[in-house]
Amino acid sequence: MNYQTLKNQDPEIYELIKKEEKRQKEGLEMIPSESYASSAVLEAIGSIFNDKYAENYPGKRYYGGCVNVDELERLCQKRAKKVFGAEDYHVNVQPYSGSPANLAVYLGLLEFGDTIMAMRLDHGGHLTHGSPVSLSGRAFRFVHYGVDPQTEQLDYDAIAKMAKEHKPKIILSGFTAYPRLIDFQKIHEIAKEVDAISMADTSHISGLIIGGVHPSPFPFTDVVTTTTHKTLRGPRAAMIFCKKELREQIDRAVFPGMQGGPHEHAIAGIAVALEEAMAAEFKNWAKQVVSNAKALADSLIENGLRLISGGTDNHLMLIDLRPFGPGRGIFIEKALEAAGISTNKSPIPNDPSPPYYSSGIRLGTPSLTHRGMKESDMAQIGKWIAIIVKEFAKTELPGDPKKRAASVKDFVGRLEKHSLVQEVKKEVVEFASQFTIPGID
Ligand code: DSN
Repeated sequence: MNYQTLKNQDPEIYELIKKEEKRQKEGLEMIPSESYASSAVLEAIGSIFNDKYAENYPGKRYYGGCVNVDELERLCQKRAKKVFGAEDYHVNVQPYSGSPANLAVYLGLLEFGDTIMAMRLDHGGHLTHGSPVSLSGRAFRFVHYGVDPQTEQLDYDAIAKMAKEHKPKIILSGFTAYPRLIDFQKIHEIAKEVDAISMADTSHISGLIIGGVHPSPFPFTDVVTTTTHKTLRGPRAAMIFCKKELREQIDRAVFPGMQGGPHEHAIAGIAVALEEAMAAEFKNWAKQVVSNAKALADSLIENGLRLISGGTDNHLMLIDLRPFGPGRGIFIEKALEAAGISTNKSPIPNDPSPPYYSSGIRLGTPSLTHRGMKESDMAQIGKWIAIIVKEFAKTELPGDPKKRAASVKDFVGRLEKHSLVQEVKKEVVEFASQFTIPGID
């Protein structure tokens, strides 16, 4: 993209875009929910479909002039079903993003106050999986399962026991911070035993499912949601797949229940990303994402760090900072950022600290893999991360919550002159600058 019109018309925004391109090009984007959309996806979401209103669904819109958006939306649905092998499902491609998609499922299939079983937030669940600060947790009754305290992995017997005890209407699986594979078939069987709807939020792993490196929730799970901008490498949006008998409830919940006019430009971008995901290149990328994650996990462990569950089977991993002391995630996130490495602090199972001052670091390999990095690169990146973690993980968080923000600000202020950080940053910039970024270069 050359942004020539924008450069002339609005240089302030143009400069911010250029600064962000430089930051990403010279750094290592390791937030596992991020990836790069291709130039074709970016062109589709920047198209004239941005300007069209099309409330409701193909063939029954509340606006005229929908002949092309109708064709677009139907094509997107066709591609979505094909790429996931979900021909027997209905798919709604209108959700603006993952949170409204999950909320639309609850709204469509349940009454307020009904019970849903889902993973705890601090064990890897999402805000919309029943956090009390989310509408999900306020409108519905959630009961939460967690990981086994020893293995730090799902315990399906415990989930089955809980399901029998609570008789939820929905059993939800699929997580934002879980480094292992999910047995969707088992979750579905547990749901059927208690007459519950099985639901999988595959936002993080939908690209891995297409790539055949993660088990698929199709063709048995009743409802499957996914964002389209994570390992699917598309625009910021989402989709809901459901068994055909649930179609009307799901469609009515998305529109008019939750949303107004669909973002047809985003739907155009999803359609492009889905076509790209059918190519062999995409499947090879997904395999490499997982191989790179394993190589990175090995490197972090060899360099003395503890990972939750001892490693990873997917695209992400969680560094456990508790051996250094509680609440250190924010310092490590900031120090890594100062060294050119973007990650995020994350709650981990049995974290003694609150989410903003959590004791984990979540990181992953989708973006780096898309830039062409391989296992040997992960070994080096693991070393840089371990250097920074070991240098700063002993930084203590003040016990007094009122003093915490100032302590973090002071810490960040010192990073610019910290020689070790600057040394690592120099090496990171030199290394990262050799790799192109899809959609930019
Ligand atoms: N915020 C996303 C993530 O980072 O995992 C989930 O929606």
